[in-house]
Amino acid sequence: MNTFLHSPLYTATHLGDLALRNRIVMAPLTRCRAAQGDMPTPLMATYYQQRATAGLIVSEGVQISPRGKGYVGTPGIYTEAQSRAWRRITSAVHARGGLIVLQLWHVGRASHSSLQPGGALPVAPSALAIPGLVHTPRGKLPFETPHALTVEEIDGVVEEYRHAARLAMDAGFDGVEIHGANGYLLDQFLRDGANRRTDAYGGSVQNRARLLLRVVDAVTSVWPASRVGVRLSPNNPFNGMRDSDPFRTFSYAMAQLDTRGLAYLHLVEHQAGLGQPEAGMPMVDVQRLLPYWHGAYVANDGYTGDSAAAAVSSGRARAVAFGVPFIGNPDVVARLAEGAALRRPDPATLYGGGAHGYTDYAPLAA
Ligand code: 8OZ
Repeated sequence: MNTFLHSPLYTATHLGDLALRNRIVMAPLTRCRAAQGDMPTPLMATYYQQRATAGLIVSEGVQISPRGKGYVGTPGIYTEAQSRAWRRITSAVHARGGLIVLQLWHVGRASHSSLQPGGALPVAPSALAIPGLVHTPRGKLPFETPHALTVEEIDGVVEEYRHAARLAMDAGFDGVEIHGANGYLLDQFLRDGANRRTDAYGGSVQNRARLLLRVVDAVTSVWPASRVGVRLSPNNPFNGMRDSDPFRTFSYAMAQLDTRGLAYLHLVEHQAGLGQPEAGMPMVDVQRLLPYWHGAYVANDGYTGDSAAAAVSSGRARAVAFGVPFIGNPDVVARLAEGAALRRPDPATLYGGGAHGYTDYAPLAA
């Protein structure tokens, strides 16, 4: 039986100017295999090339500056040397006919002074620490109370995004995705649980969305908007996040993004997410938010081949992003087409290390 020809997942489509061969997107996945100096490596080129049959690859989160780093081994896009090293990766994906966008990332308060230049405190909208522990080079330690960015420092962060966007273009990426999700810097500004500012960046939802929108505008001063996507996660409590009214916050943010002509919006819907919401955390039904966005929608989080096909054929989503399945299965596309089982990845090799548990998951025999 070959369901391949009949599944809506195997029809070509566009996300803005990105022309996808199929509707299966590889979601961004932090794997922590970069080298000294936050440098992408040849092993990473092998890993991404193995996964190039995805309709689109979204790279792992890539810090736009040294201060944007929150984990050992994540790669950067703030030096020309990093940009040149990424070129090897984009070429490897393109050689197999794939598409790859770079995910622009700043972790904000989700870091530790031991990972920061000069041992400085991590930065955030407000001096509010994430509850719990952070992985550091010295083991697990409590999150620190971050430094609240000044307005001048916020201007500098926007310029870092612009610079990183340019380096991503030099590196041969097909576009960029702005990481506005999962409790990192842009999400920290957006949701009121992490943002207690009283200036132009805090208080009203208009003010809390200001940094996200300034970053979108800076990035689209470098790239055509039709090659820029944004990822948000209205319901994800990861990194100590909450919002008192996620419908209001995210319907506003999405309506504003809707005016920018972007390639796509990518939501972590949080049907099954990275953490358990705290009791009483306000949640929003993503179905209520989607009317605020009229562009291409990439759905994510816990989809199966069947539920993804249903989301595409109903018109609810233009494409569906799969994360964890791409770790243990470089050929998710072929496996879903054939109804083959998806291998579960080994949790011990998710983050850090070398080729084992990274590039040694074999595809189905030809
Ligand atoms: C898992 C571990 C480390 C980082 C995200 C970039 O949640 C991440 C991440 C996920 O977006």
